[in-house]
Amino acid sequence: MTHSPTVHHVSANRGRVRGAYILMTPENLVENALPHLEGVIAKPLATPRAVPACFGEYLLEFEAGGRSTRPLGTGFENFLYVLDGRAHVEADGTVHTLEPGGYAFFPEGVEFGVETPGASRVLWVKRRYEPVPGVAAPETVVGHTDEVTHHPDETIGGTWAPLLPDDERYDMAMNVMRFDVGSRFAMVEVHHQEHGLYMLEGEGVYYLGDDHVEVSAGDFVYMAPYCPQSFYATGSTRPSYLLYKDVNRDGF
Ligand code: UGY
Ligand code: MN
Repeated sequence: MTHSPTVHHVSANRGRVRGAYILMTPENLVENALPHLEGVIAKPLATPRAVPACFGEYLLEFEAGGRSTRPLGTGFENFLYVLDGRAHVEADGTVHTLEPGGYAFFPEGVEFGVETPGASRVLWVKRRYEPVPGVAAPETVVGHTDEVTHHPDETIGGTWAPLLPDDERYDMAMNVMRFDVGSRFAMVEVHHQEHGLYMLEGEGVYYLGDDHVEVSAGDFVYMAPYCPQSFYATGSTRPSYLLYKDVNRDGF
């Protein structure tokens, strides 16, 4: 009979991947321009140039009156989230006015326009939709972070709030995660999905791959598939972040 001795690992986590994340602080971000955006400084956070990212995420800094000059988002599904200021977002002939915490998702095939009466900062996430035979296409979603359910989750020591419907039509999730001061993940996650994480509030320490890095409001973290990850909430105020995750697909 094979003898299986009890194993006592010295390390709390043994999962490993090297080079699996990128941390960009506000001081790292370089100003860019993007076509058909007038009066807007674009700061790319993630693009497919960060191998193996399959999505794009951009911080758009609008000056007063900044706007798109033709419909955007062709060939992609798109998500907009207002960080501050106010944005008028138009799609399919309807104008949605988004305040901070407000967001809009447009499925592939729905182009959008955006303009801001005053200075405003908007996050833009885009990716190619992955259709599956027999699964219906997703629909436009417009909402506000304060109007969605924030579910308690003891594995993260806080709450998570899905901004998009949690069903298989959607191949991307955008979740707002909030943490009690002093809380921590109950586990180190290792999963096949990738993340784009934008720190909205507060500060903490992120365990990424083999490192512990300090993060605070305004930071962006790209986590590649299988990047070991865990969060510790530090500081004196509640940290929160907006998290992109690819979901409901098998990874092929
Ligand atoms: O849903 C998630 O994968 C989430 N718990 N990950 C994270 O916050 N790093
Ligand atoms: Mn995760």
